[in-house]
Amino acid sequence: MNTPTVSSARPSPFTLTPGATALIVIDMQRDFLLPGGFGESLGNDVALLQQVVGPLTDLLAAARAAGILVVHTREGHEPDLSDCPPAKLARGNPSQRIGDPGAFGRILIRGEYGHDIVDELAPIDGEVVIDKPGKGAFYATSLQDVLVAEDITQLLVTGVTTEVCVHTTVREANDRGYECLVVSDCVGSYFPDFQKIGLDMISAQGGIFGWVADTSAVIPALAALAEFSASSTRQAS
Ligand code: C5J
Repeated sequence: MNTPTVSSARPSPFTLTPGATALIVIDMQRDFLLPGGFGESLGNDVALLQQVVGPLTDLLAAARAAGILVVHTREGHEPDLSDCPPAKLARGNPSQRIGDPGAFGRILIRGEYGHDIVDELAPIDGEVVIDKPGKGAFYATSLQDVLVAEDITQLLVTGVTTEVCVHTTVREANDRGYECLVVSDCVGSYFPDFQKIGLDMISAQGGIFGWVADTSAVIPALAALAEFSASSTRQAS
């Protein structure tokens, strides 16, 4: 049987632990990804984020086949903005702020079309959706409780944007003791320089925040994990 090891991960091979690995999909929301949406209105090239959707669709399928926990996050706020710090609200372009009307509803407001996840990556039954008011997925959310309840110690981290919500989440997770593998072609930035540096910063200094590998290495390890789970189930029955 193949071992569920991502041999080419940097800075060192990363072995998926059966029953302890989750996939986290960060903020793959229409407001950030769709042409005409909030992200594009800020002058960003959304094609750079959209190129993540294909590889992430494949990774999500592999994670579902392996039966691992899948967690999706959405950055956003209550309609009355009570959970949006004034300093966050005041930031950015004054004509396009959180809560203002946008092409896909009020920008980054829960329940609006733009706040939800793009169709290709829509959560399915049994997957966890975490609404977060901050950049990190642990701040002011139930994520830690969910992961502890499921005995998760390793996170495959994907989503957008690499240097903002992905990085913040990986740093929060690393401080909480999780081993994070960032899947390089499943994270995206509006800024190519930040994408490269953001990934380098994860694996530098012996993996100061975690590991980095792409889907060509991670998907076979998930397939091996699926095989392992299937054979454990056969032996138990
Ligand atoms: C940003 C995010 N970039 N999901 N949010 O504001 O990274």
